[in-house]
Amino acid sequence: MEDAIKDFRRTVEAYAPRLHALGETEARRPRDGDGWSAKEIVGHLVDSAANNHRRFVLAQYRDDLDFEGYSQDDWVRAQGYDEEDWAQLVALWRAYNLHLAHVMSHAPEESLKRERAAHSLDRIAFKLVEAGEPATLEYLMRDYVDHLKHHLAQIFPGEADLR
Ligand code: NI
Repeated sequence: MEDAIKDFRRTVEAYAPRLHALGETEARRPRDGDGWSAKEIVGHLVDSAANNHRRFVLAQYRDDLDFEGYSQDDWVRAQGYDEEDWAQLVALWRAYNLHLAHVMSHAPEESLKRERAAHSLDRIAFKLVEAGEPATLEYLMRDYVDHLKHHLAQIFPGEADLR
């Protein structure tokens, strides 16, 4: 897990300046026709951070990983990310994720590795876990980072460190 957290921190520190360098106009441009703009993608990643922040904490004080999902398009639409200052949004994304790396590094090994029979990762995970299979908090955390990289790769296609 230590290596995964190091890689997560490195990814955030490497891509925050690259995101910032896109600038306002490019960050607002919708991708692939009706796809999200970079602002909306980074906004979606802030939403993912907020939703997973509480999961990462709550999971340490209960036996299950049975968490609610969230309606991602509603969250993006409601917050008007395209109207938000790009530098501020990137700074929020960077700081929130560095905090989550800190949270991950403080989770006790027992909480990370404990197998949870009851979970909703067959519905809410990025890479789904079958309902009959046990899931772990460590898996949920790694899955969070995979999801972040997936969306960064939409903005920076073909980068080897996002695969
Ligand atoms: Ni997503």
